[in-house]
Amino acid sequence: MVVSKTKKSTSKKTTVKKTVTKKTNAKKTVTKQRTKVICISHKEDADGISSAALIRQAFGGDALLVDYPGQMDALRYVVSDEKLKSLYICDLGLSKKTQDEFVDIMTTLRKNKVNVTYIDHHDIDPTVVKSLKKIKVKVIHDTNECTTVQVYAAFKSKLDDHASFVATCAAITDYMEDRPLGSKLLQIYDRQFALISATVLTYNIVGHQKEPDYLLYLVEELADSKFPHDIPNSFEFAQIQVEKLSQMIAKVKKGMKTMKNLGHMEILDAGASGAVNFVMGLSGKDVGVAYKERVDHGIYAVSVRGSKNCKVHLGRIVNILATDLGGSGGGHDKACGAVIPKAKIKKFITELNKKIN
Ligand SMILES: [Mn+2]
Repeated sequence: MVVSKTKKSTSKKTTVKKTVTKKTNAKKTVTKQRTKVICISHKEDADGISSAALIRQAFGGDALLVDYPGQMDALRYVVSDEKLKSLYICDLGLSKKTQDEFVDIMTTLRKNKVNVTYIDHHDIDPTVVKSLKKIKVKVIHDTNECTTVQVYAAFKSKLDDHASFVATCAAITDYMEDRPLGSKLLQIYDRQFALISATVLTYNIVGHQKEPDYLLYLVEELADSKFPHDIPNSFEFAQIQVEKLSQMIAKVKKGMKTMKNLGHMEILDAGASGAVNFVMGLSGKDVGVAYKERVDHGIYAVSVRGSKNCKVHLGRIVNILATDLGGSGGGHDKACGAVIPKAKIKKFITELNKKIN
């Protein structure tokens, strides 16, 4: 399970807090009260990490950071937590493969009187929103603003001034700083300052995907209203990512393949999402696909990007196609992802090429 818990956090502050909570809980075991606040959020980009940070600032509790292959495992894990009082789920889109089980798990949580808030901006089946509202899951969903901006707007009264900067960085990372709320937030700050902060934060997140404790530390630092440049060594970590990316340009030029409507490439030694923009750009096509094998899951993690000229909704096409092939996927019109069974990756690419004609 790709799940990280704050209990193992490197931060001394949290360890101390935890011990105190445990003591009080031990005394209260007779009453079996639900006291825990958990936020499950996307671990791979600044929108997910920043959403978790603002939820932590507003409501406290622990963050559980996951990627798409680990998303449902995390939900199955928290549903059995007898101490869980409130659950926030942020920046994690649903697909045809996952949405039914998601509603089932939410139903169980609601039966157990757990307060659930789902905040997201990925394309969603309207029947899922209906089902969730029916069981009184609080749904905050707008495809036109990034998740952190929606968290900020919904819980502004519980957040400090700095939260608007965290939301601005998330909007930039998700290409959504031109949206109604996102652009208003960006106007508060110097554009260049916001851009470098968002980029440094993003490269720190990307460079630490295999270090769950560091990602939780980032959540805590952002929740404590730290700027990305105030996080120790953040620019040095960003520098490492910049160098890796510049090497990626050369690798993509060499290894990228093209079909009529798309460019594609298997990535071996980096994340697919870091390479996909280069694959699209350097292929000269309007759609780029980068895919990386996840040996532990027997799947490929796939990233798809469309240029401004791409007129189809890639998230919807990928959702259907991935489900047909026994995987899952979805997202936005010009940026989405999928989990594809290892043996079906070639079929996925050839079928996608046909469908975006
Ligand atoms: Mn997002």
